[in-house]
Amino acid sequence: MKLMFVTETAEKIKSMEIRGAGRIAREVAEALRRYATEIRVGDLASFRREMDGAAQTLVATRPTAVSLPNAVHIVMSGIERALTLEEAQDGVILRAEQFIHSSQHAVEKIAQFGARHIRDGDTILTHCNSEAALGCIIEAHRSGKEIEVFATEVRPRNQGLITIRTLDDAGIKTNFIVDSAVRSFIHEVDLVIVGADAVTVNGAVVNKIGTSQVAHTAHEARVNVVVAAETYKFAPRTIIGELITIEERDGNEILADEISGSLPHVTVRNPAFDVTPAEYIDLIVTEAGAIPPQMAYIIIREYLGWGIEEFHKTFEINTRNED
Ligand code: RI2
Repeated sequence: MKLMFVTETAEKIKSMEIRGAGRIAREVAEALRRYATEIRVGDLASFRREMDGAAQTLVATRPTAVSLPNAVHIVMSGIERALTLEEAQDGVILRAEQFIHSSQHAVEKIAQFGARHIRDGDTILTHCNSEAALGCIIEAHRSGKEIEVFATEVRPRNQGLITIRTLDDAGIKTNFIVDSAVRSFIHEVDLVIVGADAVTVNGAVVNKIGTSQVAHTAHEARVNVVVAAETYKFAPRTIIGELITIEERDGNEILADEISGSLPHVTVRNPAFDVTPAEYIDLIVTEAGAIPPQMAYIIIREYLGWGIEEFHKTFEINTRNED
C-alpha cells in the first residue's frame, strides 16, 4: 500500500526533476517523514515492513550519490530498537526533521568556510550545479569580494544553465563556456570549486562527468581545486572495499533515438559521473571544517559514526542470522 508520494518522489529523482546530491537527500528524508506520518498500520512489524519497502524504493532510484543511502540510513536507524509502533513512528519523524535541518545548516556552514578560501579579485571555475559549491561563491560575493566565475555548460543535461541563472541573480560576473573549453580558459582561473556526489575513504571525489578532466587540467596549470561536500556525502562502505557505482543514463539524453537508431554501429555511452583521485584535490570543505582529501576516513568515522567495528558488528549479526 505504498503511498503515491513515495513513488512520485522516486520518479522525480530518476527523471532528475529532483536533482543535486544534497537536495535528493533532503527530499528522501521528507518522503520517509511523510510516509511515517500518514501510514495506517496496526502494529510495529507492519510499520517496519512498510518503511523498509519505501526506503528501498527511494534508494533504488539513482546509484551514485551516497547522500541518498546515507540519509535513509540516518532516518531509519533506531527503527529496529523501537519497542512500540508509536516510538518507531516518532523516531523516524524526528530523525527526518533533524536531518533536513542539519543538511540546510551544513550547506550554510560550508558557504562560510569555503568563501574564506576565495580571495578578493579571484576568478573561480565551477562545473555542474552544486548548491554547496555555489554557496561558497555567493557568500564570497556577499562579503564584498570582487569575483568572476567561469561556469561550464554540463552536457548532456545542461545543469550549467541553472548555475548561470543563480549567479546572474546574485549579480556575479559570469562567463558561460562549453565543457571542452576548460583548458582554453584555465590560465584565467585562480580557483576551481565543485560539489560532490560521493567521497570515498581514500579521498577520491565522485562528481558530475567531466569533473576529473577539469581537476586534471587545473592540476596541470597549478590551480587549486576545492570540493564543497557535506559530511553525509562521504561513503562509509568504501572502508570495506565497496566501490561507488557510476550511473550510466539513457543514451537518448545525448543523441535522439531516431538518429542513433539509424546508426547500427554506434553505441551512445552516457556515464553521469566520474572519479577524481585525491591527488588532484587540494581541499574538501565540509560543515565540520576543511580537510585534505586524505582525511576522509576521519569524517566517515567521526561524523557518520562508521568505524571498522560497525562492519564487524554488522558481520556478526549477519553470521548469527545465518546460524
Ligand atoms: P549539491 C549533482 O548531481 C552534481 O554532480 C553536483 O556536483 C552534485 O550533485 C552535488 O550537488 P546531479 O543530481 O548537493 O546533477 O552540492 O546528477 O547541490
